[in-house]
Amino acid sequence: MSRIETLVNGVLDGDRRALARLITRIENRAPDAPAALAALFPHTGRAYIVGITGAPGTGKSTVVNALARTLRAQDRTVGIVAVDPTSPFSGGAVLGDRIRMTDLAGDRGVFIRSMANRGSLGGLAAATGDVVRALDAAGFDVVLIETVGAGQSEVDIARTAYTTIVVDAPGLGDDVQAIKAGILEIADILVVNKADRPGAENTVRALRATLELGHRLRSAGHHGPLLDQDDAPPEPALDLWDVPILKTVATERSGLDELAGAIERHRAYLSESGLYEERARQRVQAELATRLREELLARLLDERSPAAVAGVIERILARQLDPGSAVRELLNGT
Ligand SMILES: Nc1nc2c(ncn2[C@@H]2O[C@H](COP(=O)(O)OP(=O)(O)OP(=O)(O)O)[C@@H](O)[C@H]2O)c(=O)[nH]1
Ligand SMILES: [Mg+2]
Repeated sequence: MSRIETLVNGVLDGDRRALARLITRIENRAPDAPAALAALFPHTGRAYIVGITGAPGTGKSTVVNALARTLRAQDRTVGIVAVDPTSPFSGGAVLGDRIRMTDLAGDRGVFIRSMANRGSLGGLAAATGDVVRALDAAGFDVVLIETVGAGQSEVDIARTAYTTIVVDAPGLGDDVQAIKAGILEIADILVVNKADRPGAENTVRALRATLELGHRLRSAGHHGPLLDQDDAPPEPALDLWDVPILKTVATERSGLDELAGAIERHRAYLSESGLYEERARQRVQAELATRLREELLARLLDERSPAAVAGVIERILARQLDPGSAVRELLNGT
């Protein structure tokens, strides 16, 4: 058996060390990672994927931790991917009250992995998608993805989930308001965490007002197809899901049963409405578009010398060449 077959079989057999090794190979873009992912792919599609995003410090990691424990109590296995450099899961910040995040450590039904937010953002999204698939193939019932909803790519990662939870909290600074505005629209479930703090009720009211203001017949295109496709369903199902606003105190694990219940209801809603399949198709379209863009760009830059690219940039700056013509020139290799 080849090394890669051993690794793949290990992952499928639930060997945690093999899974950790594979994920490292995915992150490092090791040459044998694509073959392993291809072999695992037929074993994916069973995990339910939940994204948790929100402004920095709202308690996402604490919510993820508490939600994982709630799901474990329901006898479901949980894979966690934290796309977050400051995450306590990254191991760098296991200090003070963050120490409690590690209390899932001894449980074999939980696997936690953090992804460093470095390198190309598109690359991070692709790598995160692959890591989620590895966890799926390894048999985890639920995969939770935590991202800080601060940048577009992180928001994009969160929305690759079937159910996206946006976490808010009372008493955040003004700078955080802008971050919030951008991510509210991707929420399937809104959580006001730190409900033990003053102002929680105001946060709930403000969120409700925002939801009502933007009360939209959210078309199923909410996850945004990136590749136009002629044979796409002509009539997208209307998204009539009523976004619930739930209060939690994640540090005390309060409100978590309700959150787990809301995820279940959203899951049922997606499959009954037909949106589940529609979104699955949109996710594939979006992922293909992203990967194609990356791959084509990588190939092109592989073929052109850095000097040629630098030369083109100089000529654009000197107004000798317009950017559109520059692209055609680079593509044609002239
Ligand atoms: N009072 C209170 N504090 C909480 C609650 N949940 C989390 N915290 C605290 O809020 C702080 C931030 O929690 P995290 O879970 O690290 O927040 P986060 O959103 O993951 O943070 P980043 O990943 O850095 O964006 C920690 O000190 C938590 O203990 C809560 O329900 N109530
Ligand atoms: Mg965090």
